[in-house]
Amino acid sequence: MLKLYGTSKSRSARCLWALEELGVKYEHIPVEVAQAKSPENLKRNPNGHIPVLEEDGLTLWESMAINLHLAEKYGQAPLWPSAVDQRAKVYQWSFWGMTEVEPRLMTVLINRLFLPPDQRDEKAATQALEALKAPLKVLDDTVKTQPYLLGSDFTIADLNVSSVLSFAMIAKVDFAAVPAAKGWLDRCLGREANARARALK
Ligand SMILES: N[C@@H](CCC(=O)N[C@@H](CS)C(=O)NCC(=O)O)C(=O)O
Repeated sequence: MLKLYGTSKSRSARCLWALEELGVKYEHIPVEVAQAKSPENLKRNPNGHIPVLEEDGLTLWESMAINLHLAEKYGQAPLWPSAVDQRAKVYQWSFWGMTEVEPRLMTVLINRLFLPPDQRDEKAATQALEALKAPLKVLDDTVKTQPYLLGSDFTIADLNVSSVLSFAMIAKVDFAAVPAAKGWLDRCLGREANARARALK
């Protein structure tokens, strides 16, 4: 049986969401963020991070790799598009979320929430928020004319990117200039499968 290690109060939430969307049977082991560097978890992931997926002798880390693998193995169109060129777009948006958006959001969160107040760097947070404006405009322009990233259907690309952007709520990113992006984000995060994943430990 599939096993997903990692609490839903972490990036593991995006893999739990994918599992819930796909409707596959899995066991959830809610390893806490503070336990990510335990000897047991380091055996699963030498980086000392969660999430980790175990499946019939395969051990996989990196949340996006896990989601792309799960969607490819267990998904059907439209969640996992059947056309190769559409899948190229899934990769494009997923890597975009990880490289153009997530590091900047993390910089905001680290310097506004996670670090003790005397170690926070407000300038770094402000610069990261400024740098987020360009990718958010790209997103906004895309979903102004279509409901989802690839067109009319929700795909694993929407799940991957919106799960990254779910941190934007905690980081208090201002979406006033990008209302279509905000509408898309609410549409994606409002899915029942996401609610089920978030309700897990
Ligand atoms: N790029 C990795 C990042 C994983 C990651 O940093 N996970 C955090 C939790 S959200 C973690 O395990 N932190 C604990 C630690 O680094 O000690 C992914 O997307 O899976």
